[in-house]
Amino acid sequence: MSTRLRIAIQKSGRLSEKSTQLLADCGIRYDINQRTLLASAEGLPIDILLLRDDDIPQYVEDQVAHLGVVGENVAAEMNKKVNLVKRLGFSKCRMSLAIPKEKEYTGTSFFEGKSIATSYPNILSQYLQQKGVNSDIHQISGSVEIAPNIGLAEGIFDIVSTGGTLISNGLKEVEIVLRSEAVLIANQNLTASQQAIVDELLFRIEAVMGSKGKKYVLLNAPAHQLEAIKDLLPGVKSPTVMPLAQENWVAIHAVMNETEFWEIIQPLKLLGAEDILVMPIEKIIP
Ligand code: PRT
Ligand code: ZN
Repeated sequence: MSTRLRIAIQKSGRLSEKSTQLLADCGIRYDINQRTLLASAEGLPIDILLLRDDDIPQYVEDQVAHLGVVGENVAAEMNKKVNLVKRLGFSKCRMSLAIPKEKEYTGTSFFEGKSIATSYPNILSQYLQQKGVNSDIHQISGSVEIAPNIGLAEGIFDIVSTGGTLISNGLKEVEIVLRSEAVLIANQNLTASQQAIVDELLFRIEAVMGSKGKKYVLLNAPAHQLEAIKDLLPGVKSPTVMPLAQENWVAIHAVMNETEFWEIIQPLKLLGAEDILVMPIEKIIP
């Protein structure tokens, strides 16, 4: 039987949509069976398994799944024997210590002898140990941010994204302990044929990620301005230049970052560029 790889992604939550989208962008198509939460994909010999994110590292260690997409924070907390294969650039957040906003913060020694509520006791105890601070860790499974208000703890250690949740609970962020994003993790004992499928998937993921924020720009310009326009195009390898039917005019095609594009659009127009088209790019294979 030919080798198939099983990849575990979050069933529903903050990671699921982007994980599904990434697989789709990599040409992996599937219909999930809602009863078994397992799907056989087309496009690559891969099966998809839908799980709670907390279960993914263990399943990957046990080779129930060969690959998994999970938050770095969850991978760190579970501390299973898996390899971190690739940071995926989405679901970014940080794990921070926070205290009531009216309290004066004096550095990590603030937490000496105090109680801290969290759903991530392992990451927290490792950090406190590293800082030489002894605190009382209260492990709770949700709504950590209300703990100080109800007298359960004097500080919290939790995920922060915009910071809005902390503010609306009268808390302030005082230490960033870990920065996190979605990561691809892999079992540590893959066979050569399994690894070959991982390599093909990674190749596709890199092509998809490489195109993020990049645009394909086409414009027409007077030929005598070509050198000045080339000087304006930032970080572009070598733009494609083609003559137009209209004499002494050229078409210029180039790949650039969208942010850079906005900075050069007016200078381009001043040099006589016309009919500027900006198009999305799906994949870039270097
Ligand atoms: O059901 P399952 O167990 O699979 O999901 P879950 O409820 O455990 O996780 P889920 O879907 O909420 O989050 C999955 C992962 O998304 C996390 O492990 C992080 O890696 C990542 N992530 C990114 C976040 C956030 N941003 C985030 N803002 N996870 C949680 N939050 C919460 C946080 O707990 C806090 O309550 O949002 C609040 C803070 O947000 P701000 O914007 O107010 O600061
Ligand atoms: Zn979870």
